[in-house]
Amino acid sequence: MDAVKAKLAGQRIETPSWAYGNSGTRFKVFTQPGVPRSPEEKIDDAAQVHAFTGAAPSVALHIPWDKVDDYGALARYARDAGVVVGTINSNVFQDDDYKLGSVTNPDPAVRRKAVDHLLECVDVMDATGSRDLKLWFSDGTNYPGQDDIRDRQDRLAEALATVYNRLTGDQRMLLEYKLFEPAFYTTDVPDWGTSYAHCLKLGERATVCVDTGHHAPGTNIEFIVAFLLREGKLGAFDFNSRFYADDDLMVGAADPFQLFRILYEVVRGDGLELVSFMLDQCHNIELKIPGQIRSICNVQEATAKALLVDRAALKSAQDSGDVLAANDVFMDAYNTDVRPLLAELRTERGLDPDPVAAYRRSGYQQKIAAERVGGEQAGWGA
Ligand code: AOS
Ligand code: ZN
Ligand code: ZN
Repeated sequence: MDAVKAKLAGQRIETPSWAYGNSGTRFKVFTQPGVPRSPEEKIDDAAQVHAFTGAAPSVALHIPWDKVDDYGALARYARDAGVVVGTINSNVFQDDDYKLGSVTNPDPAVRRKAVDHLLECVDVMDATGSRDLKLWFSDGTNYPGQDDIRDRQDRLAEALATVYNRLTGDQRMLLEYKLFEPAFYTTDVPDWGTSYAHCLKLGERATVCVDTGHHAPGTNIEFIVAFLLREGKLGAFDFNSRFYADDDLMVGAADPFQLFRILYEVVRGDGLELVSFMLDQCHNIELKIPGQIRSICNVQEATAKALLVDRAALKSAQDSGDVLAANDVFMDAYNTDVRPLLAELRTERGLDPDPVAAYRRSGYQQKIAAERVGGEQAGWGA
């Protein structure tokens, strides 16, 4: 149990700056009182999540949603607030020029503009000390014949190589895939295989980012996780949960069993310390800070259950071909109520055993609602 607790205590989950701003769907962005008006205020909110969970010591930025003049100063601001700046997320999807794609656009001038932005993101990483650059491309086509699928792969490879060659020190590139949306016919990085193939060619600094909401319904995500970890190519998760498409709901809300199965493969592949755990969620109708705290608790619960799987008993059942016994071992861990264990761990670490309740009692929500007038949309309205 001490080993399980030590692993849980070491787990770090990054929160995204855009989770703290107003968000919604293409039908309506709902505003909430007290949402941040600046990158600094988003960092303040992320620091609250860390203060109550002890598990979220970094916050991901999004460029240009979190644009400031001095990123070194922003990183110092974060450190003073009790967190650090984590992954830098690029944005080559919110500009009229990118209608036909960014790095895969048929127009070389548009491609250049997109690559320049990605290189600028690496400059930001140099200033903040961030290790990871996360790339998600909305690039793709809507109609058969609209553009040449293979040429677009060539353009993508060229852009990725240019950015990859700009990385220094311990900097890494995370390439995220997504089945569809906003492109509806082809997407240029639609699945883990495409991302993996590009990362393999690029080199060891390039790894795949698995956003749990980016698959076709019924996809076995834990298989993808097992495969990528085995190949040393799983860099990060964007955690969220979904019922239909890229819903960006709180991780573990829709399917906690799937989250457990994914985290079991992480534990099985010794990935707990290797892989970056990030949340990529929007809280459209629920409060944002407690929404993030709840999500972190959900990841911790799934991780605790994954760590409780009796690996020796599982192996022996598997080796003897005892299907039911193997499944029993697995389900025993999943059906364990780990909330007392996590509460005990939090108390031992000087935290409140119930982080959401502690946040509610803290008065922070009332304070920001009173002090912050005119909070901003996260940028990601849809
Ligand atoms: C988009 O669907 C992806 O999940 C990206 O990770 C995106 O960059 C993120 O949602 C915020 O930009
Ligand atoms: Zn994502
Ligand atoms: Zn997404």
